[in-house]
Amino acid sequence: MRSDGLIGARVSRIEDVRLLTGRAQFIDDVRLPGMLEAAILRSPLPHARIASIDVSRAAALPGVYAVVTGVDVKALCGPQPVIWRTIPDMFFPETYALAVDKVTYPGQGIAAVAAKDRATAEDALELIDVQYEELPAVSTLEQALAQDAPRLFDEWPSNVLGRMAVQKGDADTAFAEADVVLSADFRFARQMGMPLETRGVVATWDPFIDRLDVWLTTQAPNIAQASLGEVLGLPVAKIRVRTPDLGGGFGNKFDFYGDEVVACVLSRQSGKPVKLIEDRAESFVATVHSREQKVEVEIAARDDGTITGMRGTVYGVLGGALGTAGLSPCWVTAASVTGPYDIATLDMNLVGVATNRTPYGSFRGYGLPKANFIYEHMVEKLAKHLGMPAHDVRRKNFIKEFPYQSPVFVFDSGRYEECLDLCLEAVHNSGWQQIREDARSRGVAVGIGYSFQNEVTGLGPSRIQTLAGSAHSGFDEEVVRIDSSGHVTVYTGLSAMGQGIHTTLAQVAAHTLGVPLAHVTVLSGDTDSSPYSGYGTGASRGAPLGGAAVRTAATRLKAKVLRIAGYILEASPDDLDITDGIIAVKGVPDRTVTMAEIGDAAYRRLNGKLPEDETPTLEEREVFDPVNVATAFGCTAVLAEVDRETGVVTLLGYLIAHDCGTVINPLIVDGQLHGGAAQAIGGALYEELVYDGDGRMLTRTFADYLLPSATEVPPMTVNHMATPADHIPGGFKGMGESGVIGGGAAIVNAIVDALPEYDLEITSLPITPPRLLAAMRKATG
Ligand code: MCN
Repeated sequence: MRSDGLIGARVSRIEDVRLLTGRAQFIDDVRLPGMLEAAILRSPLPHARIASIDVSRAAALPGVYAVVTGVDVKALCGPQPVIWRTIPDMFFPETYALAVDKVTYPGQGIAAVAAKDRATAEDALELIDVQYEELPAVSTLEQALAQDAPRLFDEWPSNVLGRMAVQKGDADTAFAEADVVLSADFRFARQMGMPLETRGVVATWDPFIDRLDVWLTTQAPNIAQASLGEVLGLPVAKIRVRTPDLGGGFGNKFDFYGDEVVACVLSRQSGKPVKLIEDRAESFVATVHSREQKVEVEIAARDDGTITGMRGTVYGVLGGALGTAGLSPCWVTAASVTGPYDIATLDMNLVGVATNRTPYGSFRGYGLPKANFIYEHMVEKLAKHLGMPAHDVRRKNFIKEFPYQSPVFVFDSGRYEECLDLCLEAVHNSGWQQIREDARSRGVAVGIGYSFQNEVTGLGPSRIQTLAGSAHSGFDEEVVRIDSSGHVTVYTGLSAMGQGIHTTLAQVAAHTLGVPLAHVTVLSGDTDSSPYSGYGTGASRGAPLGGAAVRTAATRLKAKVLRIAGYILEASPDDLDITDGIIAVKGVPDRTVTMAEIGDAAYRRLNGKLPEDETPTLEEREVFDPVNVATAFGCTAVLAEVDRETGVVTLLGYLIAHDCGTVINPLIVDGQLHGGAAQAIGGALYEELVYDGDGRMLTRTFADYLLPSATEVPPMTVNHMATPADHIPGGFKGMGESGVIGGGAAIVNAIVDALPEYDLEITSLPITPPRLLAAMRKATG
């Protein structure tokens, strides 16, 4: 593969050799001399006062080195940070890494032990005597909002943590003048990203130099470093955060948890390195949950299918403490509820409600899958009401002129009709209509469903981050260096968690500089040596921010390489080309100098080879803070079969037409879309975190929380278009979350299409077989 064709090439991932040959180093592989292992005692109760904790028997167990409680933590540490303060005057309950005097969700940490090994630490947990005074639990949204609801936080008048409105234009007038007003109520179950590797931390507090060395499963090393500094009262320079290979993140590892603070405190108390790894059962209650919302929506429309207004309320069913994401995923739902449609007015209320459940946090797609489900449901509903084809309603309402000011964001570019056409063409070419007709003639229920999405990626401009209440900026910094042997190293602060960012950053660097891919190494995962990644890995920002910054840095570096080469070859830099690491005079292919010779000239034998006005070394650093987000878009089509007897849905086909601007690596982008779609399938059909009537979590194994596997995920086809983002060097838009956004609506629309005789309206996810059968029974009275 020639170096100048690397952007856009289907290059195999350079990460995979290590991953597939068992050479990756995950958090549990980190073993330090003298290291202890820790375990956390977690509350079995959803809501209780802690009357007393006696840790003396645990502390006396042989092999135990340190025991801490919430009281100890509070004496040493500040409260846990909330990074997203979306509603400035929202109530922010003060919580610590371990509960101090009250627990507000099952799974909340109460005490922790560091011992010679995990088994001893777990034995010690059983010796801790906690006296609880159980309080009535508020487990559901309805319980939390009831007039006489018990309050989670005594100092607050209700369980409502905050309210805000997202508005555009005059919605009241739009509704007053509408020909049609339609409404729907949506319920989205609790779900969570489910990386195969759970969270973990290995902390070493060096008492002699008062320095903290932390290995952490984090997507956002700089945020973790700053948060540890804030909580532990240390300057960031005293904290090193290293990220091992991550066995998936999916947003869960973006959040900053109390566990990392606990490991640091235990290390400080014991004077030894401490490892704390969450086990799977803990993960179900101690890692952030997401998605759970109730949304009431109305649309106003004209008889010709033009949607003129949207209004309603998003209730974020939050947990018993605020995660670092606060309420922001629900804010994203409210802010994005008009999607790709040019709807002139919006009046959405956002209400954050506390319940005795696990804190709410990040999960791939953030609030966008819910927003997509809502607007695509309402489009289909309006089409049905007016007797119009749903795609006509889509086309009528699509945003057609860009840049477009949505209620919150400016959408930079889009070609929505073309993308819809691309999807429809793919469906046609796949013969789905015929398959559906054939199935129907045999009495088999098969349907085709669609969903069109747009999505803000590349968070973010720091200006927008600040406006939206984030305590962390949105820029990204990348460093590109050519060493004395002519090899290239890209230093990035972004976390590699499976999305292939090492490969794609290497592609951008190699393409821009004109060197072979094999001559580029990407290093990440150490705050002592990595550049500042700002917001870290999240919000599909690796390509639009990191990729763009690498491109700009590499472009400047290339200019320096050409100046040095011109000096050596006695030619003008404008007359030179670099291909595959060889710099040649255009039209004179034998007058060349290699990148290795340039490296030598810049670092070692400077004399006579480096122009006098050039500084030695070859390194460029770029800080990129874009002026705007980058808006990707796509259309998903699903072919599904429904078993009328059992309610089981089988997906027969899955097509995605997608545009994320300039694609760096189509192989990776396709894989990202496939993986995201698998999560959309889980979210639509299977996944639900269930609490019983007393607020206890019931789903704590993969036998209860069903994830789709290879047998549930159908073959997928992706078709690309490319509308580059003008304001992003390279034109890259993000897409790491795209696959998860549109799947839910497309699957449900396919189910509805498969069962026309029932005229179903499905507004709750997941639509499990019992729920689908109940909906079918209800429809037939
Ligand atoms: N890419 C590309 N061309 C583009 C856009 C993206 O080649 N125009 C490539 C990127 O360079 C990167 C991948 O596609 O290798 C995703 O890019 P991007 O959209 O920039 O997203 P990030 O790199 O910021 O990755 C984060 C995103 C998020 S927010 C979650 S959550 C997520 C995800 O991507 N979690 C993942 N993908 C995941 N994939 C795996 N395997 N595991 C996770 O935990």
